[in-house]
Amino acid sequence: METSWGPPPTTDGIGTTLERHILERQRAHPQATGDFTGLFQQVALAAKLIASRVNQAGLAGILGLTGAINVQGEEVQKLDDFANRTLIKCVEASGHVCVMASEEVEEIILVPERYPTGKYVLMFDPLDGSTNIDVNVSIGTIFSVHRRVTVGRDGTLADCLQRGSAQIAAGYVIYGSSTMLVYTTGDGVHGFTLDPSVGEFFLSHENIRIPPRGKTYSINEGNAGKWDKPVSDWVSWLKSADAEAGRPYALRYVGTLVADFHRTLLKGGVFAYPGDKKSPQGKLRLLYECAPMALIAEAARGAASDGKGRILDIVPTELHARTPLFIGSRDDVADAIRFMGS
Ligand code: FBP
Repeated sequence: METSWGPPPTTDGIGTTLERHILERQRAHPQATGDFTGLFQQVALAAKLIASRVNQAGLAGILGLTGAINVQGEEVQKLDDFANRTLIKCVEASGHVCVMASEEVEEIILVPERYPTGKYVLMFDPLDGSTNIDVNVSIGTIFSVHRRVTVGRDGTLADCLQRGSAQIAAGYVIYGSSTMLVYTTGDGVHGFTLDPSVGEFFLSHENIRIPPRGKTYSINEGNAGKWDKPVSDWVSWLKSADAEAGRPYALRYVGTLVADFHRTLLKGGVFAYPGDKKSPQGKLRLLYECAPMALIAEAARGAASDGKGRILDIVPTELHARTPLFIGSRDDVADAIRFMGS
């Protein structure tokens, strides 16, 4: 039965803002200090600033390249750079983090001396889907929050290189037909839609659950020539006819992880960016792309794997490490793992 989304009824008819939602959850934790809520407010502020720039990108002269190449070897888009600086500026002054990490920055990002530091670690992909920025296709921001494991003023690389299962929160923002922020603290996944007229995120998708099985698969078929046999066999199987099992699946691929995952989260199915002969570890980054999406998928009763084990169990060894990714409906990911094991 398809889920129809919309703001849940509220007693005061105003709707539940993101801040209120987090505050209500914080009250359930008597030891909470408000630090987490404070950090989230800064991430949400950055998302609103980025959304407003994305929405008027064509007019604001912010399309195109900066001329720089980032640590991934990719040309940096002006909007990438804007989103990166906006997140850093909003969060570094908050007093809630001891260290940050970004897809756009080679080293860990420390908090300037003039600001206090806090107990959290924030890692992010400031603008996901860079190949879609200039063509007005949905793009996004992905973030992951950990509690620090070191002591002292500044955090270190060790604070960033934690397993995905140690995340205390994760989320993404999708800049699409509407701007939405989806987050989890591990128990339940909730979506908020930005009302630009009041500049507030309002709860519109409460307790999102991924259907156990879907009807679509999402993968860049253009890489088929580089796939190993298990991946080729799995994709051929998804495309093979079996009415009873609901196959063939339909192909849906936007080329923005946030957009392809968001559809999979709401409708079910499977998204994959496997390793291949050219890139055995695939393309997507573990710490600020795959691990946060995996925490969301599992909290929504879905699954996320590298083809062998849980993404959340992988012990990171490098800041910009990549990993193969199979994510989405529990049964669809189980099928992929079965083929990868064969
Ligand atoms: P960035 O844009 O943040 O570098 O992310 C990588 C990404 O664009 C994902 O959003 C997307 O899933 C994938 O790469 C698309 O890769 P490809 O163009 O090889 O299909």
